[in-house]
Parts: sequence; structure tokens; C-alpha cells
Amino acid sequence: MSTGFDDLWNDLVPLGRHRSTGGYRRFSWGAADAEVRAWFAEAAADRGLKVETDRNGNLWAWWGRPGPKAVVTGSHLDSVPDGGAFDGPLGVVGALAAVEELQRRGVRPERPLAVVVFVEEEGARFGVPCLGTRLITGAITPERAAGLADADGITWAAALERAGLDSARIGPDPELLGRIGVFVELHIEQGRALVHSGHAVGVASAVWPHGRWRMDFSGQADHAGTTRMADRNDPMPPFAETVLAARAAAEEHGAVATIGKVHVAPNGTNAVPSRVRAWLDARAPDEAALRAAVDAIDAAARRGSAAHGVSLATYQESYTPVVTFESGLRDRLAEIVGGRAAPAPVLPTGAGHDAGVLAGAVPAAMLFVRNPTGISHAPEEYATPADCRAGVTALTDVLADLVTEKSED
Ligand code: HGY
Ligand code: MN
Ligand code: MN
Repeated sequence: MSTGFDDLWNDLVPLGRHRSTGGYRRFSWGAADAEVRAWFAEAAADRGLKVETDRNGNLWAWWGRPGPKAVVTGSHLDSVPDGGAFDGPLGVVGALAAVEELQRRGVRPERPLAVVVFVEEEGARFGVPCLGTRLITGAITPERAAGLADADGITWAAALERAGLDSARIGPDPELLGRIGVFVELHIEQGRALVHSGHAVGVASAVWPHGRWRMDFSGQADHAGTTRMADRNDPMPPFAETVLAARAAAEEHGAVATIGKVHVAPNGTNAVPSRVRAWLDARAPDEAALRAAVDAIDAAARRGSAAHGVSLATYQESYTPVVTFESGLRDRLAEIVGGRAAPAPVLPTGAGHDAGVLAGAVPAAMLFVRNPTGISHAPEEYATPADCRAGVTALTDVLADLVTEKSED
């Protein structure tokens, strides 16, 4: 049995890493996902935790019988295409290492503790982020989730069935939600906010509002060589104008906007495209700024489409309102982590997280581990071993405080 953070980390790190890019391709219900889920189940069982799969495919490893007022920690193991090693796994490995440390310290929990791995946090394969927690909390209907399809047309329901789960059971899980007394997620910081703070670990104050919109620019396929420019209904120029408009709108409204995924049909060198399908990811510190930026981008897309005789259809694929973490829990963690005299820094994030989705239903908090470059969602994502260990110690101290808190009943 591997012991401690380093052994656990070294066991997990090779799984799902692409040998040429060094990035991770751990997509829900794929081969790499099956490997990391098996790794988790074994590592949890090695620490005396009882592993269960909930109706939505999330993995729960229980220390003590599953029950009310549980202290829950964990994160996700799925990645964006060619993502980094830390986004998600740091919270899962850190949670297992923290449980091991609690056991080493001889901590006797007054309430159940669970380590959880949520499914489809990135939405990289099925398009909706934090799908596992949105299903548990009812933030997405089981019908919509079941019908979400990947690029090959395989639905969430079909993928779940192939993984041996009953897709008819997916949906809200009030009984499971009722067991959660508090959820704490350890996660690499995905910006540079901690770099000059002098602290290896910070505490989340909020998650920015953010959403994903799909835009379909549909024109007329035609011959690249024989079709005069004036005769074209080419969807590419309005798409290109929209990309530039997204950048301008983000800068104007203090938002961030990204178009990182584009499908061109028929994707031929010598054919005017029939359709350009693009996804906008937009976020801002507040809902008004986000709305203003998205409206400006949408207006630019419509203007460009009309000018080129192209039709435009847009779909909001996901939207997450601003999340403000409960201040009492936030400040309690900041003191535990940094000490009463110099509490850990408190900071917002532009990244979405399962803790943010759960915060609407249960007390939730996040601990961030310093990211020296601020790079994330890329193979270069990194946190130093010392800072990772500081994160595990911080999580262990927080869990020790929470799990020994006498349960009223
Ligand atoms: O995209 C995000 O904000 C997160 O990494 N799921
Ligand atoms: Mn991520
Ligand atoms: Mn993440």
C-alpha cells in the first residue's frame, strides 16, 4: 500500500497523461477515467474507507457509516483536453492523504467523513461542467443530463450504461445531500492571486458568475475556387468577427471571454464552409458585467451574420450565477489555516467548482494551493511539492476541526 501524499500522487500521475503533450485526457467514462476511478477505489479501501457509487456516478469513500452531518471533502479526476496534473487530482489525493494523517494523529471522528470524486466537473466530453453536483442538487434535470451527447453522439445515459450504471436512476439525490454537513474542496489556485501573498494556501470567498454558449453560424457550402466573393454565404467571416468582438467586449466590461472550441463543417481546404459551430466561455466578477459582455458579443455575431447572409443560432449550454461562500465557515478556515494572528488570505476565483454548485445546498468552502505560474488547463500547470504538502496539512487541520465538532444530536 502506498502511503502519504507523494506515493499517492506518484501512483496517479501517469494515468491518462498523453505521452506527446504531457497533458491529461481523462474524459468521463472513457478508458483513462476507468483507470483513475479504480485507482481511487483501491487507495480509499487501503485507508479503511468504504467506497460507494451514487446514482449519478459520483464516488463516495466513507470513514464511518454514511450518516447526517458528514464532513465531506474531495474534488474531481476528469480533465480538460490536455489539462494539467493538479486541477482536480490535488483535491482528491490531498483528501486521501489528509484522512491518512488524521488516522495517524489518532483523531476520533465525532461524525462521518467522506472523500468524494465528482463526475464530469470539466464538462469536457458532455458539455456541462460540474454535472455530478448539478445532478445531485437538481441544478440540471435528469432528462437534460441523460441526453447530453459527446462529439460522437454518445449520450450521458449511454455512457453511464456502458460503465455499468442504471441511467434511469440519475437525478436529484436529497437523501445523499442531506448527509452532507459541510463540504471542503482543496484545489490548485488557477490564477496568480497567491503568488505574492506569502501564503501557500488561501481560502475562497466567491466564484465568479460564468457560462457557456454555443453559436452555430450556418451558410452555404460552395467551391473555394469558382465561387465569387460577392456570391458567398460564408459563415467563417462572421465567426472571425465574433472572436475579435469577444475580446473587445471582455476588455470593455472587465470580463473574460474565450472561444477555444470550434467545429468547421465540412472542414475542407477547398470548400467554403457550410457551418461554423463555436463555443463561448464568458465570466465576470459580477452578473451585470457578464450580461453586458455576452450581449455585446451576441450583437456582434448577429451583425456579422446578417452582413454575410449567414444564419445564427445560439444556445446557452450552462450558466452558473455568482457564488459567495458562507463567511463564517470561510473565516473559520482562514484562521485554522493561517492562525488567528495572520489568517490565510481570502480570494475569489474565476474558475467554476463543485464546491460552488454545492454551496447553494450545503455549507461549502474551498482551500486554494499557490500556483507559481498561474497557468492552468494546460500541461504546464504546477504547484511545488512543499505547497502541496502545505495544502494537505491545511486540509487535515480543517477536517480535524470539523470532524471532532460535537454533533448536536
Ligand atoms: O472551467 C472551469 O472553471 C473549471 O475548471 N471547471
Ligand atoms: Mn478545471
Ligand atoms: Mn477543477
